[in-house]
Order: sequence, then C-alpha cells, then structure tokens
Amino acid sequence: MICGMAIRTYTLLLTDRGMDVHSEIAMNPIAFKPHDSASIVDAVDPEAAATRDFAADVISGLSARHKRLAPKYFYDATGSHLFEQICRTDEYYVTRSETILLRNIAAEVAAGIPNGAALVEFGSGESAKTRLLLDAAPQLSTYVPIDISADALCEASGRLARDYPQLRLAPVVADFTGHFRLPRAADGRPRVGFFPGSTVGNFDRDGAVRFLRSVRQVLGIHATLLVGVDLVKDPATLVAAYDDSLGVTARFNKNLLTRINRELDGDFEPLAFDHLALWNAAHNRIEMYLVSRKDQIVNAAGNTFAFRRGERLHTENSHKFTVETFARLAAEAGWSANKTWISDAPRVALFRLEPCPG
Ligand code: AVI
Repeated sequence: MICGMAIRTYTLLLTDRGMDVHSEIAMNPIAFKPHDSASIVDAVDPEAAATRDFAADVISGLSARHKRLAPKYFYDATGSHLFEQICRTDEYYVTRSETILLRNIAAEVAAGIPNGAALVEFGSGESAKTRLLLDAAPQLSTYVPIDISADALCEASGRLARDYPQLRLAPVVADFTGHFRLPRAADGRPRVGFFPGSTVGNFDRDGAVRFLRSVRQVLGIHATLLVGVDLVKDPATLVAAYDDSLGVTARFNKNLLTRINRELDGDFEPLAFDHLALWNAAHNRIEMYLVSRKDQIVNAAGNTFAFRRGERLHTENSHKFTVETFARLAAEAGWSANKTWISDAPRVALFRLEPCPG
C-alpha cells in the first residue's frame, strides 16, 4: 500500500527458461514471493531492471551510425518538471489548445460515455485534463490512471480521492507502451480509453499502430478511445513550439545527458551540445536533436563514444497529422474514427475511436 491505496506494478520477468512471463506484483516488493527463483532479481527490484534497460538502450543508441535515444528517457523527475514548464511556455500551444478544446466539448464527449464506465488513461501524469472529463461525466464509476511514475500516480490519486469521493480509483504503475492487464476494478464495465496530449505523435508509424492495437486489446471490443492529436500547421509555429525563446525545451532535451551522467556514470558535458528542432516536411514531424559542438569522447554505461563536431544525437520525433492521416493510421490498428473535434488555432484534434467491427 502506498498513499493509502494499492498501486500495482506490472513487470516483465525473464525466467531461467528464457520465457517472458508477464506478472503483476504489489508495489511492496517484499510482499512478493515469486515461485521461480531465477525471477527474483527483477521481481524485487524493478528499478534495477529499468536501469539495465536504460544502459542497454544508451549503449546501442550511441553506438549506432545515426546516434539516437528514445524520448521516453526524457521523463525522470527533472524532465517531467521541465515538461510541465514547456506546457506553460508561450510557444508550446499543444496543451493549451487541447485544454480549451476539452473544456468546450466536455459535455458532448460526456454524453457518449455509458453509465458506470471505467475511464482508463494511458500516461496519466498529473491527471490535469482528466478532471474536465470527470466533472462533465459523473456517470463514470472508475478511473484507472496508468503511469510509469509511482510518485506522480500517488500525488495525483491522493488529490483525486479527495476531490471525487464517489469515484473508484485503481491506479496502475506501468510503462503504458508495454504489456499489462487492467485491474479488476475495470472488469465488467464499459471502458473509455483516454490518451490526450498528442503523445501518439512520439511513436513512429509502426509503433503507433502497434500501440493502438494493444490498447484495443486491453480495452476490449465494447470500448471507445479518446485520442488527442496535434495537426500539421505552418512550420514556423511548429518549430517555435519545440525551440521556445526561454530555452525550456533546450533544457528538457539536454537533461537527457544529465540523466545519463547520474544514472549510468556518464561524463557528458551538456554545455558541449546544442538543442536543435527541425520540421521534416517529408515525414510530417518535428525532429529534436542534440548537436555536438566539438569533436569529443564521452563515457557512459561503461562504454566510450566518439562524437564529431556537428554530429547529431536524435532524441525525439513528434508527428503531426491531418484528420485523414490519423484516421487512416487508427484504421490500420482496428479503430474507426466516429467523431473528431478540432480546436481553434493553433489547431489540435480530439478523436473518438471505436473498434472496427470484425
Ligand atoms: C509528450 N509529447 C507529446 C511532447 C510533444 O509535443 O511531442 C513532448 C515534447 N517534446 C518537446 N516538447 C514537448
């Protein structure tokens, strides 16, 4: 029990038989007694497993011909805090436009939510936008926030428990891009998935299709899914949103290097890299990079990496869609768009998806 409520962690365990066993463990690892002793190391210390994954990704990403790291590594405590600051910059319109849109359409969205439904949010963070739905749809019986950060879940769940005493809360600590099951609190209830913030744009196309397919599986066939999507717009607005004048996004990007230094015994000099945000028109995406200011050798995770002056480390893609391109992508994952709401400029969209029949 943490924060007065059971929060569950879902971990992928590798057994001595080389099989992936998907297991659900209590947050208090001492209470968990796996039958299979070879699983104990990961089972009792999910943090150590996460650090090992991070090290493996840093080693393979920095050894590649085109150096890259996955954007999920931005979000340590400092990175999450910097992301909240990005959302408040003048240039980063995504959060503001989506919040205004949600506020305007909340009653209409709520009208499509069945009685007693469970709201399942993927990557819930502070659950800030969720409150707009919870306020508009008192018929929701259950809220399942899923987030990789136990701290963020604890804080958000504590506040929600106070403000929505009728709502059943069933928080889940999990990487929402991985495999997990819904908690029992969602059993037998109509499910409404919620994935705001245009995070779907941070996957590559195949990754987005895979993710939406797995959401369809997790939610079941009588579900709806509300997805926030950023729309293609003029490149100047887009680039400014990812290269704000206060330099918050630059700090967010460079924090990745500070995180490697701290967690993987690295010796990156963040000041020896520049932040770069580019619009790639061919792929309809913003690309973020860290660009080496000089020839340099860097150590991290027990390995040595050479950077040439001007060499780029690719840290994020943020895809932008049209209503048609996103509907096509959703259809590939087995969802059909039954309603689309669009904000005022700078425009973002909220899609309501339903499983395609069959
Ligand atoms: C979380 N995600 C939707 C943000 C985006 O717009 O792609 C992450 C971000 N990166 C830089 N600014 C914001």
